[in-house]
Amino acid sequence: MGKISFHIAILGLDSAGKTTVLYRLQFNEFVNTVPTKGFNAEKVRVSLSGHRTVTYHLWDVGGQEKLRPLWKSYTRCTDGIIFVVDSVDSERMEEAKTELHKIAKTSENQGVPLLVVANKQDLRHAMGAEEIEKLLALKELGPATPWHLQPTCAIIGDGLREGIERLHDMIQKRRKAIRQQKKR
Ligand SMILES: Nc1nc2c(ncn2[C@@H]2O[C@H](COP(=O)(O)OP(=O)(O)O)[C@@H](O)[C@H]2O)c(=O)[nH]1
Ligand SMILES: [Mg+2]
Repeated sequence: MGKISFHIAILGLDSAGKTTVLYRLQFNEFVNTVPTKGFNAEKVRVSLSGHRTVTYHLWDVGGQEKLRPLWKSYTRCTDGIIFVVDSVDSERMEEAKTELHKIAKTSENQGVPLLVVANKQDLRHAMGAEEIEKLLALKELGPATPWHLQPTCAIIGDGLREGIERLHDMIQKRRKAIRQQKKR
């Protein structure tokens, strides 16, 4: 069981909190980040409920506009995608939506489970899950893409474990479906 490993790409606009999420998962502590120029790649062991331990190869790819064309190469062959949004940044929610839907529509990602992280919930003007779900038009993603929206505060780690559990469940479900399809 402990040998299972998954490849996950962490994407989102710059400054959404991707790198903070990565290091929170890795060290279980807050690491002060600098804007990511290229990408950070880390192997992270996460223990899930039921004494399960899973290894994740996490790719945290810079979110600045000039880096976004690179996302495509990191989402190739991933088991899951974590898309981080800044819940306070209402001005760029539309931009986040555009990027998110672009990723989901790429044919390679058809069916790749998506964990949308509504980060920075600790801030006073953070939008709630319902509003973010609407603004990102998650319901328009289509039946091919399983998704879950998780409110978090990556600084203290609130909600991250829950989100990872949900992503894990979606990945397992998909693997099972693919295995059954092959049998036919
Ligand atoms: N208040 C608050 N700030 C956060 C949270 N997560 C990240 N940040 C801050 O947001 C800024 C950008 O974070 P970073 O991880 O570098 O974003 P990235 O560009 O998406 O990798 C940093 O100053 C983080 O400390 C959060 O949950 N709450
Ligand atoms: Mg970063």
